[in-house]
Amino acid sequence: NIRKKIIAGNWKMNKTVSEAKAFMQVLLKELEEYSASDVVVCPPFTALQSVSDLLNQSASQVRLGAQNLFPASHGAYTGEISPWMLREFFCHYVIVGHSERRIHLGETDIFINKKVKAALSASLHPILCIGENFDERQQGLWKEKISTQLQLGLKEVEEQKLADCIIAYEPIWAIGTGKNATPEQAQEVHHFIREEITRLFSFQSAQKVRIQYGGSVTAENAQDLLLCPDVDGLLIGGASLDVRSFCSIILNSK
Ligand code: G2H
Repeated sequence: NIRKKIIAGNWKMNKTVSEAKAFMQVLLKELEEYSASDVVVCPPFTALQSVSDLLNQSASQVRLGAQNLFPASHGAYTGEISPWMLREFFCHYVIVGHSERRIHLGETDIFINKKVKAALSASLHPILCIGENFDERQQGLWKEKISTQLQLGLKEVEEQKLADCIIAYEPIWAIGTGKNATPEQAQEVHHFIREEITRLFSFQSAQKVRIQYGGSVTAENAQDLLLCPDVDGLLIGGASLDVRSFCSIILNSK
């Protein structure tokens, strides 16, 4: 397999600075010599500085990610954070288009596409989240939904930058519900995503893109999901908040 697995923790709106530091001290000790998979932590903006400082002092290969950005370099965008501000904290990754932002903040595919391109132009790796909701799955409409989100989300992305993008398949019905997709369901969708990327770009480029699964991943179900040939990693919410469970998922991953 040419794709190195990538396991990311999405803390969402959790952890104070002191909680973040305590978590990172344990994580960095546990993962001091670990390099089998890429590991990313995505704290809230308020903890980026302190997590970044700890990462810079450590020999570990854990990378920093942000949970959002605004697609402009600077300007009158009250409350927003630019790609270059994330680079100041040595962020390597940024989550884009998470369903919680699509739902609670009204983010559209067109806006999300601007964020993907803004991230790439600042040399950040966007983690583009896509996925169908419960009704769409029930009605057999997941392919249409995913196809549209991919096509619009990756619009005008240069093929040579595609491998810098990570796709996260996060079925909305599985997010924070304790009801994860089965490995069979995840593999079916991930395979479809790779086919769609082949159609939009090329077979070779599609083979290089890493596709993460997200939605109620736990230490119990993580390994079976990771065994699927098109599941190249995990985007973990709830189970990434506890350093022991996050570490056990990483250390047990093959
Ligand atoms: C999906 C996931 C992380 P959880 O949002 O992005 O969260 O693992 O809590 O379902």
